[in-house]
Amino acid sequence: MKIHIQLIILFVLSGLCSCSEVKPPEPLGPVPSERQLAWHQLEYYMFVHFTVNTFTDKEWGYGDENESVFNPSELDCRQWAKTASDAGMKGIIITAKHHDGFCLWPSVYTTHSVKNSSWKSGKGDVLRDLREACDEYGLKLGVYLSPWDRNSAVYGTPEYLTYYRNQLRELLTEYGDIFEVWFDGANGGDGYYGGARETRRIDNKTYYEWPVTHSIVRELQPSAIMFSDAGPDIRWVGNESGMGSLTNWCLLNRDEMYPGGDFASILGEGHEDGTYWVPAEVDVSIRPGWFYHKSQDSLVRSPENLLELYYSSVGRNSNLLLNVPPDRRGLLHENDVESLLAFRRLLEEEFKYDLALGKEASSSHDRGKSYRAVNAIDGIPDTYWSTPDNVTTASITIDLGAETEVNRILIQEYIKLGQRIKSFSVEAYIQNEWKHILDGTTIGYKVIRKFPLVKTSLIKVNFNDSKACPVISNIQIFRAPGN
Ligand code: FUL
Repeated sequence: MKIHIQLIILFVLSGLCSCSEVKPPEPLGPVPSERQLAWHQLEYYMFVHFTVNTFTDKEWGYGDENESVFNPSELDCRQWAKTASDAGMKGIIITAKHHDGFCLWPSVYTTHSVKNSSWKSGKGDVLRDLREACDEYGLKLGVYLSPWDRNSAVYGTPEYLTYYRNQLRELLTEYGDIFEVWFDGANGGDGYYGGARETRRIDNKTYYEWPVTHSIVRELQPSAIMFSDAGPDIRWVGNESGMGSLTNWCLLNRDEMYPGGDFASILGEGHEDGTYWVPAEVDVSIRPGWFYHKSQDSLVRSPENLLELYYSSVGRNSNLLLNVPPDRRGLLHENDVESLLAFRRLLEEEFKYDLALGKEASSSHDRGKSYRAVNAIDGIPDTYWSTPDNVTTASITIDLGAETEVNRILIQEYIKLGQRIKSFSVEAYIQNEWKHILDGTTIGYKVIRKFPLVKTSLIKVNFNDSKACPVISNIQIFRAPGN
């Protein structure tokens, strides 16, 4: 009998224990794939625009260039990779083929490539050199393969699709792991087209049969992310000026869209109720042009300007793809390198000490002991603060421990469970009162916001509206130089 009672007590106790183990929130709506999660973490990488245009001083080559014009005198991909690495970038995406159709690798499918150029007597391969340089510097490699090809005689016919896909296969099988494939949406119409010199129009919606091409990428490089105006994995931000949108959903109704369509005004914000996870990438050049032009040597963005770009891209839930075009030597120009390295130093100063790390935090609500407020300031990406399921308005207060000057805040949602926050605000406790210091809308993977310098020991973040219970993995607070 005694044994029976003990067993019953044990049974009841174990039941109680499992009840107090609160379940994590259910994932909400579309969530990122593993490859998208890995991409979010890259944040900042280099774009390299390099082709015959570098030597003809153009932005869009017509496709009739004599291959011999491509002749960099000191091409050194290691210098690009070293610069990217020193600048804090995580990878390089190169225009393997731009609209002129000239291939930077010796494709077997065309004569319009490095193999007929003067460079290294036609024995060179920029993709091979860049692969080796990226490996040496621990960088990822991505490729841009322009769908529009002003050189190809068969552009506009079904045969071109075979040609395009064959080239894609070469790039995806001969140059190691590719982290991103960039499909741009431009289609200007006129071109050389094997000597026809005419205008060819295609229907962006149907001509390229994108799903077939996408399946080749999935087959050959399952970890690669595909970019275009309309995904499938990541989307254009809708402008080339470096501006992410303050309201920025990682969600998109991508079935309604296609590359080259008229969607620029939608792409910044995405769709609040979008049916796929398709986050934004901000592509922008360090110079006015995408390709190198000597006349633009004095127009390189300053380190301060690059810092602003960082806030308007990475700080707005987007990745930053910054173009740095090699010159006719085949080197990144001294002015660009200097600016990039100085920008890296600015960035380090800006986010030198996380003043919230390891401090105290409390919240208006929490979901239980595994979901306390302190999880948002522990520096561990996989722990998070969350509230009970029915709570969609809640706040978290961080105690900095002493009166501290602060002027920047960084917030991240735990996006593995979806993007939730629709509106937030930040307050600081100053002279016995809560003072409002900023308003925001969406968060997503990351937002970083500036606010005028305040001296306070308490910062409160209010999540005013959320699609479901907030799930916040990280809040950091900084005192950046200046006000
Ligand atoms: C656009 C192209 O037309 C530009 O030349 C550049 O490559 C830019 C990144 O994408 O679609």
